[in-house]
Amino acid sequence: MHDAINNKPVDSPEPRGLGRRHFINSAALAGLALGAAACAEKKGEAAAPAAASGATPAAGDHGANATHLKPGELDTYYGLWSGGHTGDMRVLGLPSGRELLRIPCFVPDALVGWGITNESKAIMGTRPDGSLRYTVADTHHTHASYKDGDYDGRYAWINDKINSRIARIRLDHFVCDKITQLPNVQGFHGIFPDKRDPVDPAINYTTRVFCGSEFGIPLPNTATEDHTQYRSMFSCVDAETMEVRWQVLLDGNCDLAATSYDGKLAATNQYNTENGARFEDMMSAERDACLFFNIARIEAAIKDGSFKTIGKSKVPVVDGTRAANKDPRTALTAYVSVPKNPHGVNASPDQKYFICAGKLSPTASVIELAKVLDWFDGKLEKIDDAVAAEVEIGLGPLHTAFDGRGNAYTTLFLDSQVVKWNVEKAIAFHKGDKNAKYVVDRIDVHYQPGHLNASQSETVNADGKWLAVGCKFSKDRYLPVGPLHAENEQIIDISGEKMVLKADHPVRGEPHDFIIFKRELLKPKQTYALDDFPNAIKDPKESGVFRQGRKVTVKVTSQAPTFSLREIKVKKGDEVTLILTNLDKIEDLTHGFAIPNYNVNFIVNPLETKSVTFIADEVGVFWCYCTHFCHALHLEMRSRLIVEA
Ligand code: RUQ
Ligand code: CUA
Ligand code: CA
Repeated sequence: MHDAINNKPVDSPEPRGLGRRHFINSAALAGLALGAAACAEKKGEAAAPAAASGATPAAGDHGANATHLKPGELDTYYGLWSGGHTGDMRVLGLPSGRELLRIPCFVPDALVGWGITNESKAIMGTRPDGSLRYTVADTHHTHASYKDGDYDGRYAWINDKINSRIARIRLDHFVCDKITQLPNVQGFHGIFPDKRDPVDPAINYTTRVFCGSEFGIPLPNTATEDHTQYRSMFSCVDAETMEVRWQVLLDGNCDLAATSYDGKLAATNQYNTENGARFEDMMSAERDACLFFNIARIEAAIKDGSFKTIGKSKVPVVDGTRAANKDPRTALTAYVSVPKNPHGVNASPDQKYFICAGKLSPTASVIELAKVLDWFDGKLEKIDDAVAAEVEIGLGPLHTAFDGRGNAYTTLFLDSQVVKWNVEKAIAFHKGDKNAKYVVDRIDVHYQPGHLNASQSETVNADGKWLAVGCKFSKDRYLPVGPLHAENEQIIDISGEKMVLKADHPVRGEPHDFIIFKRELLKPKQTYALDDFPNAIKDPKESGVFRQGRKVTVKVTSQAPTFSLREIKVKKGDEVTLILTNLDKIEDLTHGFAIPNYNVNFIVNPLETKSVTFIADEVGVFWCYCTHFCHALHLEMRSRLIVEA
């Protein structure tokens, strides 16, 4: 026996409260419910052979290392994935790789009405005429807030490279609640939250998010053609207010970012220390840098007033250039030399190292954080002595993940491989022990991997169970669907000595970075509370059409299968603000609200309130209807907008 709506066995436990399934069963017409159940069973049958013929699931693949979950089984990890140029965040269950949600951030979304409702537009940003300022984005990196070196389930952040915006996601509701545009930077790429305060030991959680910018621009921005005058900056955003706290002017550029577990250091890799404007120039030098920031000193300098501001921005900018930071005892920044055009920089879970991947060099550089701090204290003569190892690992190394057992896993873009290597053995080899075999294993991936990450990788609780790899090309791995190929994400079991490829997942381009963490770390709420919204309509009796001159406020509530107003009468030319509160409090009982010809469609989840504003410029009858299947009488759930001449 299967549930009509959820297609899961009806004897599976309900998480809490009265589920939508019970609601449907008690309220729906029996005949309709049976019809839907038949559909669901058919789908189940169709899915079964596909799963059985899937990539490489071994026979009886239902143990601890299974990626194929049985119907009704829950994943053990959450994954937060960057959506790429769809401008959203993807939420996956791991190890199955099933996509659970897309959280719209920077780009409108027709399911939830992101970019349609007044509340989402206020977060996204509008022009004076009320239209959205931006409708394109390019997300790359996503990271979540920390406490005591592990995720605390409060927030996640994601970048938009095109318009240099950072979005915050509340992990209780899985919604974007704030977006900030960074001033005076372009190509905002790397992002990483700090893990504790560098000075105050009581602040053992994230309060800052660091943002690197790839593209130098004239400061302030003018039509200057001489690129030698272009500059990049490293920005710090306040995790709570989402305001930009400060920026650091620097030499070269910023790409990805990493932060230390003690809160004292942040770093960014620099592939364009040449400050070149053409790609030949950007790869002309044999070595570039990994640039370190001394957070406590930067904030002390700002307190002392040693900063300037640029253009209209009021954000304090400190000087992090090489020339201004020669004396280690006062330096705000330190430029560690690494080979040609490095890419990812990642913090090892033992808290000791940042690993900078070589990209154009077949090497990984292991930078020892204690030594970087020694240099800032005047105890290390040359900053480059902080490099504990610079070892060959393969062609095109990009990003590194960790298993918590001393091993690093780095994607090799050109080799189409992941290489597993032991960090301490690499250090021994670098020191001269030529018998130290630091490469442990290699595995082919399909094809050209970019990001990878392991379960709990960049936390003190790295558990070395699963590794996901984002492959930029899928080539022959899936049925052809025209010129645009799916990308290929692969799941690798890293619990043993050898890596084992377990599954392929097609994914719409282009997802980039992600994190994977234990499901116990999140406590999402499955309904809203009426008080979450200042404009909530708490009682259907408050519904109505309220006129103030040409401005009309329509207050409506939804309770399956009806809206509180059957007719909504307005006059042509009115500015109509429609507020809808969903008074259904049952989990999963979402309603939609669409108005034909008015470009309105959005959903309201249990006890959620949303509003839209539009000019009633077309006379006639418009059937507002529920777009989200909620009830046996879902199709009947309508009301009429009547716009009179
Ligand atoms: S970068 S493939 Cu946009 Cu994350 Cu390395
Ligand atoms: Cu309400 Cu469908
Ligand atoms: Ca370079």
